[in-house]
Amino acid sequence: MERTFVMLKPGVIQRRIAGELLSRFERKGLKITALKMLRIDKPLAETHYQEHRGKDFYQELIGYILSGPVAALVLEAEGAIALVRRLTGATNVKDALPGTIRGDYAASTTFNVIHASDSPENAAREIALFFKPEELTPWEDGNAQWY
Ligand code: FUP
Repeated sequence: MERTFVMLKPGVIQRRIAGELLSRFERKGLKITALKMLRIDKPLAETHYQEHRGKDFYQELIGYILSGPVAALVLEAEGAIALVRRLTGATNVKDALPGTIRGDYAASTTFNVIHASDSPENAAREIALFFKPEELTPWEDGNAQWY
């Protein structure tokens, strides 16, 4: 089993579509292992997006992520990182296909609706940034055979 980190960005909460996005992950068979609402502070935003510091979209990205509450979650499945990235869709909304979350819900790259970890290293880093170990709640999946 692999874990990945997902963040539903402020626009998702504002637009009341958090449930729709969570539902996509649940229907696919991913296990929700952690879930919480939080308001990100500047140090956390800057650490999370450290690889983009100095790029032309950086200030706008940080401003967006600080603009309201987000929902943070940890999802679990075999190959969860690649699977969630496929469900999320391409970073550039022009490339995000219909049927993916970004393809269906985002019209702007900077103000796209979701973050999902892109590697095992980043998944581990991001889960640890957003969650204390005791905030993760693993559970036995009685329906595992169906997924
Ligand atoms: P992703 O992992 O798909 O979220 O993509 P990146 O880590 O490359 O980008 C993080 C965020 O920066 C994106 F969600 C939106 C923003 N971004 C831009 O605004 N313009 C770009 O050209 C690339 C990323």
